[in-house]
Amino acid sequence: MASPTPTDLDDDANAPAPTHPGLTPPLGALSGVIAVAAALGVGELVAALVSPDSSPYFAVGSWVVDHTPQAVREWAITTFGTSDKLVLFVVMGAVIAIIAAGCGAAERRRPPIGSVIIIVFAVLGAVAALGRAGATGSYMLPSILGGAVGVVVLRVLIGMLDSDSDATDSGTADSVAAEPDSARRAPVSRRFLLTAGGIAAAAVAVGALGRTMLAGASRTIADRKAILLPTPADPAPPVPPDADLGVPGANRFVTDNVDFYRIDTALQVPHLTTADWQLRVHGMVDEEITLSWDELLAMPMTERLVTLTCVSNEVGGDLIGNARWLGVRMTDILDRVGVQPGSNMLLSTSSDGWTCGTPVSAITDNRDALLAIGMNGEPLPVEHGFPVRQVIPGLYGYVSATKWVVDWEFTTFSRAQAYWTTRGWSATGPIKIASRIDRPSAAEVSPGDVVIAGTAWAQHVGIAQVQVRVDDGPWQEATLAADYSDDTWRLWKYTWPATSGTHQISCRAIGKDGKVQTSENADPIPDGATGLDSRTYTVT
Ligand SMILES: Nc1nc2c(c(=O)[nH]1)N[C@H]1C(S)=C(S)[C@@H](COP(=O)(O)O)O[C@H]1N2
Ligand SMILES: [Mo]
Repeated sequence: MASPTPTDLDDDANAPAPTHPGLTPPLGALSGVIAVAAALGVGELVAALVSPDSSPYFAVGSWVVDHTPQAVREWAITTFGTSDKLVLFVVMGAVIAIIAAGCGAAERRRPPIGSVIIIVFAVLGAVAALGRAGATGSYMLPSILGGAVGVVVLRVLIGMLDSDSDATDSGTADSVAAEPDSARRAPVSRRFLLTAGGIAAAAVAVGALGRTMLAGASRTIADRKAILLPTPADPAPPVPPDADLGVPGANRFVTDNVDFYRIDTALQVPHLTTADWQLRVHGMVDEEITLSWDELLAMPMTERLVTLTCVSNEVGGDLIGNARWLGVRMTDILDRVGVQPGSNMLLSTSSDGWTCGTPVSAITDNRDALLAIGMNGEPLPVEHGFPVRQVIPGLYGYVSATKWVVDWEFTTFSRAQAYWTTRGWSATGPIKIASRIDRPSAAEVSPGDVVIAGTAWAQHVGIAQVQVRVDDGPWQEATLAADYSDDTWRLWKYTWPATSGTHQISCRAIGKDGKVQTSENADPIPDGATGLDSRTYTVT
């Protein structure tokens, strides 16, 4: 009977499994495991770049540890002892592998269930990472990128399996008797196996790289946490309350570490420890020395507030910050090694090979050039140079502020060139006088008194005056905040009786040397931007 009615028997007869016994190894499940391995590998690598605490695997692991009932925890500790964490990770790995296999099998049979499960776990990883102490939005990146890679890998592998079985099915009618199954399927399966194997190997490599980087990062973090900063022999003068303006939305006199601008060429932040760290001092010196962390800490400590600025700062830009630095006066080290009279440049090098050329005179002329270990009462944040960096008042960062500094060579400007000098920037970089409008930030204001607030700086010269101009009117005196020191910025405010219409507000600073900030516009390259900051406000 040639009934077209499908029956259970017909279905079975068409299903590949019974027709080709042995050809249905759990390739879907394998695809799932490889996809999730790729997701975890990418997650670890991205976490190494973002923060060790953002690793989805460890964030979820920590969440499990934090939420394990006390009884289970005690049982685990008594049973496994100090291996309890290892056991946790092995168990987590096994659970993940089982879920991953399920994802793959599900994706093959009923797409996109497997992809959806991966996305759900990526979201869980992101939430767990966000729950870690000090987490920022970037902590979601490892989970998001890992999850995305996992879904793509799963789709690619399952897609290959599907096209493999299509090819098998279409070949069935005419060639099933002519060729043995293995010969017919082999080339297609090889393509799948090569891809799957390649992705699996890449996942392991990427994950291992991430782990290696994370291990270094967490060693540095633990080392940094254990540091107790010494008390300065020469503390910074206290900051008077009126160094701030008390105007809502105004810049703050001291910049918090988390808000401090960061500029460097390091794609990956160098992870040194105090034990690794040493400073080799050589070149045109009477005696070469190598300073260790302990030797540095044994020297008298000076504390100063210094405003750091980047030469790349545009007019009105925010590549500037003011912090309380703790460190050893660089001159003390110069005295120890005896710099030879012919040397006019200190060529400093960071652990990642970045170089910086500083005039020796800017270290010996009695300004507070510091080899700093502390920033606002904490050990240097890793991204701001842990464990040791330079801070020199009055010079742009690219010629003064070497982070992760490990090498000092005394040489001459005619003999040596530093990183940015070979790229078109000036060999010397004294900071140019500048001023900036910080508030109101909105472009629309109401008529009546509007408080304009801003910041002015001329490090190592000092700010004597700030003036404000409305449209093309006369320059008017702004009110200055307390004058803390010539090496720090100075905040200012000006009350503007705003009238309807569109108005342009400009500001300019005058240094203690009498120099007036120029209105002439210059680009940051080669030695710092000039021009006046101005804002347009619509008064309605
Ligand atoms: N090792 C190293 N140190 C560096 C840099 C760098 O690229 N590498 N950039 C410099 C520049 S251009 C500036 S402006 C300051 C910025 O310091 P901060 O990131 O702590 O604000 O660091 C300086 N120190
Ligand atoms: Mo800079």
